[in-house]
This record gives sequence, C-alpha cells and structure tokens, in this order.
Amino acid sequence: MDIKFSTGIWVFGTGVERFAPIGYKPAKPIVELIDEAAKVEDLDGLEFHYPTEVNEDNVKIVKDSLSRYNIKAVAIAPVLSQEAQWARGALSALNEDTRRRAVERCKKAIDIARELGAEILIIWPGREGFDFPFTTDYRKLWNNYVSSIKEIAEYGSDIKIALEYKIEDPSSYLLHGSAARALTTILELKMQGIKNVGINVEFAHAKLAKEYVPETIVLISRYNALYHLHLNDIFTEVDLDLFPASVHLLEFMELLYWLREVNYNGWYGLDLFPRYLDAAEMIRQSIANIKALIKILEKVGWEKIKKTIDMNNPIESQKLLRELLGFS
Ligand SMILES: [Mn+2]
Repeated sequence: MDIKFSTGIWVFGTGVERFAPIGYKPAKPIVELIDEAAKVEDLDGLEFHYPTEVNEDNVKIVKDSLSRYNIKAVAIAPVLSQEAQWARGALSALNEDTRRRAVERCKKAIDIARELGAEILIIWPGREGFDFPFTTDYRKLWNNYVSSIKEIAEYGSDIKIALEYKIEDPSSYLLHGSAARALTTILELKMQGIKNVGINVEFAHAKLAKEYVPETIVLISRYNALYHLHLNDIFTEVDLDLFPASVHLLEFMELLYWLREVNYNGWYGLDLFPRYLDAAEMIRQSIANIKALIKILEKVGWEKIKKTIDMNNPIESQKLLRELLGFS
C-alpha cells in the first residue's frame, strides 16, 4: 500500500492550550516551521490555516518553500472558530454581517488553496451551533449554515469542501456532531446538484460522537464523501490529538483494513497535539505506528481478514484479533 502522509503545520506550533496559555515552545516564522516539517521522513504534504498560517502576504514564500522540499500543499482550513468575531457563530451566524465575513473568508481561503495547488478546503464548524437553550431559532441556524456551505462549494467548484464534524467544543452544541449529521448537509446539497462537499473524518471527533470509526468510514464512502482523514487518538472525552492507535489499537487496525477495502486513495492526515513533545518526533512515531499496523495486516493477509469478516462469526473473529496481536 502506497500511503501519502500529511500533517497540519499547526502541529509545529507553540502548544498553547487551556492550561498553558502561552504554550510550551517559542513561536517561529512559518518558513522555519516548514523547514522542521521537511525533516520528517515520509511526510509528503502539509495543511495550513488561513489567514493565521498562510495568507496573501506570505503565500509566495510558502509556495517556494514547499516546492524546495517537494512537499505538497494538501488542504487549507479557514479559521472560523478561534477568534472573538466568531463567538456567536460563523457560517451559521444569525448576524448577517458576521455570516458574510465567514463566507468571504472561506472564498479567500479557496483562492489561496488554488494558488498553492491544494485540493481540499477543511471546514471545521466549531462555532456552528449554539451555547445556551432558548436562545436560537434552529431553523434559521440550519438555513444559514447550509446556504453558506452551498455558496462556498459553488465558488470552489474545483475544490473538495471537507466538513470536519465534532460534537461540541468550542461551542456548547454543534450542528455537525456526527458523520450522519454532516451527511445531511452533503446530501441536501447533492440534491441541488452540488457534488464537491464531503467529510474530513477526525478519528477523535468520531470517537466523541460514539462512532466505531471503521463503520463510519464505510457509511461516508457510500456517498463518495470521504475526502480526507485526520488521524489521531483519544481516551474518552477530551480532544487532545494523541498518537494514532495509541489507545484504540484494534479499532485502528480495522479502520486501516476498511480504508483499503473502500479504496480510499486520499491523504492520511495527522492532526496531532504534541504540547511539550517535539512535533517532528510525534509525527515520526505516528507514521511509524500506522505503517507498522499496515505491515501486520499485510502479514496476516487482507484475504484472510476478509474471509474472517465474511464468516460473520464472533468466535472466529477472536482468533483473528489474537493473530493481529501476534499471539498465534
Ligand atoms: Mn482536525
């Protein structure tokens, strides 16, 4: 299996979090971050936020720097959550000026994506929802959100618009809490002839939605909507972007099996939060985890795994689990 790995340039950031408000590491210029990323073997692509990481002023330098290292720009993610102006929503904002600003930001992010040759626009609808009961006309909220996505998808008809669902945080309640909820927007727009909206599945966000990620991948693939992946892991409720497969090992193995089975040929994106760890080393170990699991799957044999699944027999599947763990 030939896998292309990407990561967010934000992974090389300072590590600012709720309980470390100034971070753990010094801030560095974007070009230095790309220099660091280039040192990671097997990393073929990078993802950027617009306008905080890449913007009209630095896009040329970023482009030069990427081409010098032969790194591909994979995705641009417009900042729609981490600023006070989006406190009461961005693409779904009930305030029309705010909503217009959010849509315009996404269009500018698409321009940047085109300039860098990135094929994906990641929309993380982290403020598309509400915070308190009895405050919101949910009809207006959904109408605004879906028409914003429609306008963005029409503007970027050559770009894949990938919705990254999450159940809550930073807003208290989010419209796209699960894959199925994101699919309602995708299918509604499909019925209107818009075919470039899909999903970026973040492993930890799927776990927060109580999904079993291998099945989620299959559901999304039914609608040709699996556009991108943000691989990581999580213990229970707090989204700290841990090493992929470091907690949900067997689920991760089955996920990798099903990604192959649905012929996913997109990027294996890594959305990690190294905090006090060295970012390059966390990415290296994450890639090594995934590669090792694929090696195990190959060793046990894709055909054998398929046959076991097709038996639909829980007893036989336990034997397979032990074989995958090296106990047979
Ligand atoms: Mn993510």
